[in-house]
Amino acid sequence: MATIMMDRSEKIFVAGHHGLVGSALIRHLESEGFHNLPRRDRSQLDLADERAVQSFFAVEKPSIVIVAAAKVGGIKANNDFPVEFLFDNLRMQNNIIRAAHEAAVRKLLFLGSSCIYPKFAPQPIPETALLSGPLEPTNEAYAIAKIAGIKLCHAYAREYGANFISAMPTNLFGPNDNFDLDTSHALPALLRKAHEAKTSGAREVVVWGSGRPRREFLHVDDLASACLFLLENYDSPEIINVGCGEDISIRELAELICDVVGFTGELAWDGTKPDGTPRKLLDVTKLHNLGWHATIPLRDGIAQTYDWFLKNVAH
Ligand code: GFB
Repeated sequence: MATIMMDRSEKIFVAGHHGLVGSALIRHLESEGFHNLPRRDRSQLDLADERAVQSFFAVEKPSIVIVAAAKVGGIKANNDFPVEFLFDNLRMQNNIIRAAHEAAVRKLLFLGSSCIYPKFAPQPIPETALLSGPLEPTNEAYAIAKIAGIKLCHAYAREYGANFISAMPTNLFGPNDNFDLDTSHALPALLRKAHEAKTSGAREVVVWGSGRPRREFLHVDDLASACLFLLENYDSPEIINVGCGEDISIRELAELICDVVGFTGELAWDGTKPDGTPRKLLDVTKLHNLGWHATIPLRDGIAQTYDWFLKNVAH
């Protein structure tokens, strides 16, 4: 197992650096002293365009690549747009992974998702649960795309000896998240709803589903720290989970968010919306054994994200 500290001048391309995950990666890498981080916004480089991606890699020749570019969304967006979640993600990740191999990058980190695991996987979910049962229907398209990405990295490792690794983060949140009520994940949606209910003097906040599903939430700054840790300490093509090791019910999450925001009204339940997977808690033994642990407590992470929301979205 490599434990060598990476050279801070190594050229690292973070694909998707405007998103929740990519922006956290850039923040973390810069705070750790990395300064050779080529950036292209969407108007300069369309990651769905195979030729454009190939020529970007041929010109820039990054040494390290992190695949944080993806079409993502909450339960409703995943359920409503399976074509885009499958097709756009396959296209972007195929382009990036192949171009990275052709440009002989030293190492690539592909980011998957905890939704790659079967709907009724054992809890906490070990890495070995991959492809051991049927997927959750609401996010099957996204999960299939991510599984294809994992398998492509694995294939490059097996066939060409590439150092392409894959990490599976649990549900993420933090600055630069999507706060659109139709397409976002539960945590940012509930933050916004609680804030708007408080400021408008509404009596209730509407929460989707039954409130019984359980989810594990990891602050994206913790994920960024785990990614650098894995780049420096993990060289296996076998997938590795990244989480905090604790989950809560959606009801508990809604109550916690209302408390942080200062909304004192009621919760109302919209049973027309799906619950999705009953529980998604990752087994993070493998990551813990390597020596990495999450450090941001959920309440602190939510308070920090609310602060970011107030400064950047609410006004
Ligand atoms: O975060 P979320 O959209 O996605 O929903 P998943 C988690 C749970 O929160 C579900 C409930 O049971 C939702 O019904 N929920 C309650 C809400 N209120 C709300 C709300 O206002 N908005 C939303 N969005 N949910 C996603 C997958 O699944 O997880 C993706 O669809 C991805 O593919 C992501 O893997 C991490 O956790 O169910």
